[in-house]
Amino acid sequence: MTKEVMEKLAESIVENDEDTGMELIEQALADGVNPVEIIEKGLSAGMLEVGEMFEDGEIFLPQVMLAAALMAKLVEVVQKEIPADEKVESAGRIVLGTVEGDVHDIGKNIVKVLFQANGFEVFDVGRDAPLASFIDKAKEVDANIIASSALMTGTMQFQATIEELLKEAGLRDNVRTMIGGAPCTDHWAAKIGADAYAENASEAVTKARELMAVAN
Ligand code: B12
Repeated sequence: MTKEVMEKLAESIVENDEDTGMELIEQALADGVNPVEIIEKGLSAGMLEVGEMFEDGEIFLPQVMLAAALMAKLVEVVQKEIPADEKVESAGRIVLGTVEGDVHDIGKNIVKVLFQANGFEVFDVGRDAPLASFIDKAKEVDANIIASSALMTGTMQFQATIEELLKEAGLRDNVRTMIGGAPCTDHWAAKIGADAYAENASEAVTKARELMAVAN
């Protein structure tokens, strides 16, 4: 039943059907489906399909832009339903952003929502973020983790630059690094010397907790 609703929700992103999307979200929430599941199994799955259709030349950029706009709108609706972590103490301070040259921020924003819902303080440097802004913000807030998103093979290299800039600033021993975004892998993280890679937002939270445990 839930699976069917999630599939239809993914389809509403593909079809750019806002009304159906809203209805399905309301239905899923009323049925007690976890909001994180709605984002990951419903909305993100739809966006993934949009990506595949774009890659196969079945749709073009304007349609991707429409789907992305709807996705952002629906994520905003669902994120309000994610229960906030009641703990007063911060789980850690994370500087998060999408690297310079890269405007893709849907995934980054989902990761942000889950970090915050799990008690992390997030300092968002935005998308197409100058690499120095990651380092400057980390210094300013005494960050525990810098988490960078890259969605294009051409911008992944900037995650490596962040490692270099951290070293130059003498901060590499104080700050852990985490990377993510569709083209990234564990292998890439190891290659550039990042401390962790996460495939999706839930895993990002698990990895961030692990990094905090090692740091303490
Ligand atoms: C939506 C989209 C857009 C939207 C972006 C809107 C927005 N505000 O983000 C628009 C239309 C603007 C766009 C523009 C472009 N795009 Co585009 N886009 C996509 C698309 C279809 C989906 C991306 C997405 O939102 N996925 C859904 C989210 C939920 O998934 P996600 O981002 O992967 O995030 C999850 C995980 O990766 C992870 N994660 C993400 N970030 C982080 C960070 C950390 C720290 C961690 C731990 C985890 C993590 O958690 C997230 C949640 O689970 C992808 C296709 C694809 N397969 O990825 C192409 C794609 C990324 N785009 C691509 C390209 C080329 C472009 C353009 C150059 C346009 C063009 N000529 O085609 C421009 C780029 C301009 C620029 N300078 O950045 C290419 C990149 C090719 C490459 N290998 O380099 C792709 C792969 C499509 C393709 N096959 O050609 N795009």
